[in-house]
Amino acid sequence: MSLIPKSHPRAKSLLIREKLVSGFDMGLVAKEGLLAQGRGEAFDYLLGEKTGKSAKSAIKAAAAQILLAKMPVISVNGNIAALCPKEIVRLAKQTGSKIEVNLFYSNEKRKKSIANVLKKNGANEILGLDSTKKAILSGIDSARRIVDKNGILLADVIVVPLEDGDRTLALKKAGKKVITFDLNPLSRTSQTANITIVDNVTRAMSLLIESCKKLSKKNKNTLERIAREFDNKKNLSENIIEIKKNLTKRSRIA
Ligand code: PTJ
Repeated sequence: MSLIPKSHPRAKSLLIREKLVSGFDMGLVAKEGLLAQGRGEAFDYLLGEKTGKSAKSAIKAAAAQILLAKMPVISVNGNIAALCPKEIVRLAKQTGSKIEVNLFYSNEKRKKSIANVLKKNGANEILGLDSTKKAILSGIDSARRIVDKNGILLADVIVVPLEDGDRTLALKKAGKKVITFDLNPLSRTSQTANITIVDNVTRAMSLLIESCKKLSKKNKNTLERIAREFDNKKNLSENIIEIKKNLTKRSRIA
């Protein structure tokens, strides 16, 4: 039972923290994932803990890009598995995406626990578990280089939520389009992805699913135009302006 009073002014944010801690207790999240949550919380605070205009445009572009993909894959780490297991499965079903477990702090037991949670939430097939299907993605130093030869290796569009590292650049060099969720607009992943959704994944995932549902009725030309017109660098700058405006407003109140 949660100890957080519903009336607490930051109840939503504290409940997200609780979800991650219980994901850690269930063996889904790495210890370091708790620190990653703290980094995210700091940026969410600066954003005013709400989905901004620039995040909404990134979500629309991401939906178009996923719908245009021949083989989209959602890459799952411990943090996203703890925060959004239901939404990962819903997004995969809505868009025909595959789901692959890919960890920075690689650990077979944790991989299995993550796969079990996804299965409990309705996933049929989970890639990244079968050691006979391993392939290596070049240009990555960490365990994230180990991918599934029927998943990330073949994918044309990959969703890589909640990570800061060298994988996005390596995926792009391999000719793939990368979509990320990251509250930090300055992280390496944010700066190198094709589409960065600067928002808390717990808010943005459902919005992305809704957007995919809506855009699935549009034709290919419209989707291509939405994806083509999106400029990630420009969107990240707009996001930083939103943060600055928010800070100015708050410091006036203080
Ligand atoms: O489960 P593993 O072994 O793969 O490890 C996962 C972590 C998250 C530890 C690892 O992949 C990692 O890269 O952690 P970092 O370097 O701290 O990067 C995490 C990024 O996610 C940071 O830029 C945070 O700002 C961001 N972040 C954290 N929580 C959220 C978030 N972005 C959106 N929504 C969140 N809830």
